[in-house]
Amino acid sequence: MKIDAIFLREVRMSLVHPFTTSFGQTTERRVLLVEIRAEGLSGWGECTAGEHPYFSEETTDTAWSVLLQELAPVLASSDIEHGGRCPELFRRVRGHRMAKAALENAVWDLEAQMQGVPLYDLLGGTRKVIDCGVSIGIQPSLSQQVEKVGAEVAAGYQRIKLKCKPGWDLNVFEAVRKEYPQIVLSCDANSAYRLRDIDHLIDFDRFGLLMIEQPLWADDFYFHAMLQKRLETPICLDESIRNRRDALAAIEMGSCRIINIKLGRVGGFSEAIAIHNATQERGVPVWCGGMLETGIGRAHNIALSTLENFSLPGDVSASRRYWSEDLIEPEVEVSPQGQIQAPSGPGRGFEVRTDLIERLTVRKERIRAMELVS
Ligand code: OSB
Ligand code: MG
Repeated sequence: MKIDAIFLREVRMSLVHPFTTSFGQTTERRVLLVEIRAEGLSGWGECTAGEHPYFSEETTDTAWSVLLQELAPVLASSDIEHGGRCPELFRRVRGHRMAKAALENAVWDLEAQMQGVPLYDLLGGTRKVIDCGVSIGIQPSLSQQVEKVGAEVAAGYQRIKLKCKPGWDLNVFEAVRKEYPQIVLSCDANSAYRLRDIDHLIDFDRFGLLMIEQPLWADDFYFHAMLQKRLETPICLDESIRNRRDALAAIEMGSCRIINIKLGRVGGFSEAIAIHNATQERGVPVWCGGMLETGIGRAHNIALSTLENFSLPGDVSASRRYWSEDLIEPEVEVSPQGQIQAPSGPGRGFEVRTDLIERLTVRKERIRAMELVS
């Protein structure tokens, strides 16, 4: 494909409700979007880096700088035909996987549009409808937490995930289980515990959780394996899994029994598919995580979730849970059965609201091709 231009934009958007995890609260997002124009079409990508380096090392600002100075110029000067070629193109840049994913995913979107097929088809997806769960942030009070769970259960979501941390765990599970003994429930600690908390974590087994997500260090496999040996509840790794090799190491060591795949965290569709295939071969289920995405990232998450081994409900939920106005049309809607229909149009399958994006943009850059120094 002949790339005419690559645009970077930063948009500012307020969340409908603040989102609180063990590492902090988010009220306003600074989202980095990429647009690749080629042959009269536009491919879009969203960088899932946060405003602060709390979930991962990357931030909106580090991704902006690496995209502007390194990745986008390399892509603009390339003769790329497939999204699957991006990893080798970007290999010289170490890390910065969320920045890489934003561009790679936009290339896949473009490629699918050029072929006139839905993105999920190009990825090899087999499901037309995906199962949805929700991630509920830490609430100001127990009663508000239970109320929030009730509202999401009533909306039809198939799995409720509670953010937890020391001091906000057993008491919450107790209160929620009292009202909702039967729902599919999980929790996510975002690395808030240490191995000395092992007896406390073993107590989580009382609540019949589907999984405990990332209880220990973000860069750890060994201590998670020690913990998993003592737990009945499956551990799911999120932060620890950066690529296929990490997934293989975690499975081999017994660090987890479930894996959360996030497009940004693993560097884009190519690596996400590689992890999907490796876990499928080994009988380890996966699900698609979320990073408070706008509709653009959300559309990509929907497409990814159509792959066969995404057999557990993901954190892919309706636009209205996050935004008063989303960046795509139609917005992402979830059925009363807690499902999202994968769109059948070419590429991402949702229109991008460029006028709205223009209004929300606080900075913008156009990248041109460069002379490659080898
Ligand atoms: O750990 O899954 C996580 C949001 C921001 C950073 C990390 C995580 C999350 C979520 C929210 O759990 C998922 C979503 O609804 O987008
Ligand atoms: Mg998580």
